[in-house]
Amino acid sequence: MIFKYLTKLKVNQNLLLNPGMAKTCKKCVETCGVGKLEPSVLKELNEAFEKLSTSDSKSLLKKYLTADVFKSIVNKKTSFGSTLLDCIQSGVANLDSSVGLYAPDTEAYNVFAELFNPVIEEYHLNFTKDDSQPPVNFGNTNCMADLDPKGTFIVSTRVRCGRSLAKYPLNPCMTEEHYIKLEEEVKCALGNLTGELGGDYLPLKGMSKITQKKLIDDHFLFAEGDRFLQAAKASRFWPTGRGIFLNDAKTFVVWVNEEDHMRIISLQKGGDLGQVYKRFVKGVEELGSQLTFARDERLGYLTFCPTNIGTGIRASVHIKVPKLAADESVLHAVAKKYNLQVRGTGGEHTSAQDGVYDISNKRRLGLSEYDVVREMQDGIMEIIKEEKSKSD
Ligand code: ADP
Ligand code: DAR
Repeated sequence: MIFKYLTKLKVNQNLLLNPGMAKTCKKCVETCGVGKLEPSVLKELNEAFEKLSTSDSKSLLKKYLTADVFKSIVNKKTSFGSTLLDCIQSGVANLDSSVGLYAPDTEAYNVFAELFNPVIEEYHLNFTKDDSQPPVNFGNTNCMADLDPKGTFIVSTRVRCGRSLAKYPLNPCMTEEHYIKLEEEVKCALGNLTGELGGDYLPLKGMSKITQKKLIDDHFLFAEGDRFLQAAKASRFWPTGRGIFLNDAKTFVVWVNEEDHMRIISLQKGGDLGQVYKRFVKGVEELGSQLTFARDERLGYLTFCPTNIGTGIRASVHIKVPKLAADESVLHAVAKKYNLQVRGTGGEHTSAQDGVYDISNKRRLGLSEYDVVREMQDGIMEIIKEEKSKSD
């Protein structure tokens, strides 16, 4: 295994020094991948496929890694040295995954397209291999509404996106030095934010457990120990290179090196999506003017998980809809009708506390930034209308 790691490291170092090499490799990578697979990796892959294909997993990985697809891509490698095992290891270790697939580097989406494309098509509600992400368009930032002016239903509103820095590989290919350098580069860009966006960066390394717990409980900071990310090799060298930026008002937050290189987040109490969205766009554009994000001409912004590519945007409300929630299956059915996703109060893989649900847009790809957030806005307004129409 050491050999595999060192090979990967060597290839990565070359690519980081000569990004142009990645482009020449890309042709080769797209057609056949690069490099021969170590026998130990091939053995692990065959065992992984056997475990997955004989399991009762309901993941998109299980559904689309058919025997034919497996045979077609099992020997492929990206020019970073990533293999199919790097893509599927989390979904094999966690058979209860909903997706089970991650991109160990940005080439994986092309090299293993026979697996990624059908997963992407289903998750993002019919984005086929012949579709392309529209150009970036945040629309008129005064265009979103206050979804709950009387404060009857919505506790808080949040809009976030995932971003990867173009010159760095993704988690499984990153060295400790990558995490440290990336954190430094993002900290520098964050330090240039002024006015409403100005604030402080708090590294996770050295943060007291009390401060960390408070920030998590207040829904600002990411939780630790996500078993899906651990199995996907996204938590190595933890907490080195990880941290959180908060503006003075705690309404603009940036996560560094959690699941993605960056999560850029605008949030506040109440239902005023207009204010949240306007601040979100300002923050993304100011950071985007200083940093180069990884963007594919067909798939849009590239992230570690295929559920976050395209716009990378998840716009959510923490909302209390006790009548709809009296039967969660009804709530989920209504949400599905409006392309919404229901999570628990603590976010993904949590349950609702005190009847507070996290409801957001499901798809992030195949629509412009404006349309993704409008889909959430329109869906939440319908959810509130359905809640109001339910008799006591
Ligand atoms: P992400 O949204 O970044 O994909 P999660 O679903 O894990 O990841 O949510 C991350 C954190 O953001 C959690 O603490 C969750 O409670 C919080 N959160 C999500 N939506 C909202 C919201 N509308 N208001 C307040 N906190 C929110
Ligand atoms: N937990 C993994 C990923 C699902 C999407 N959420 C992300 N990327 N945070 C699963 O397959 O369930």
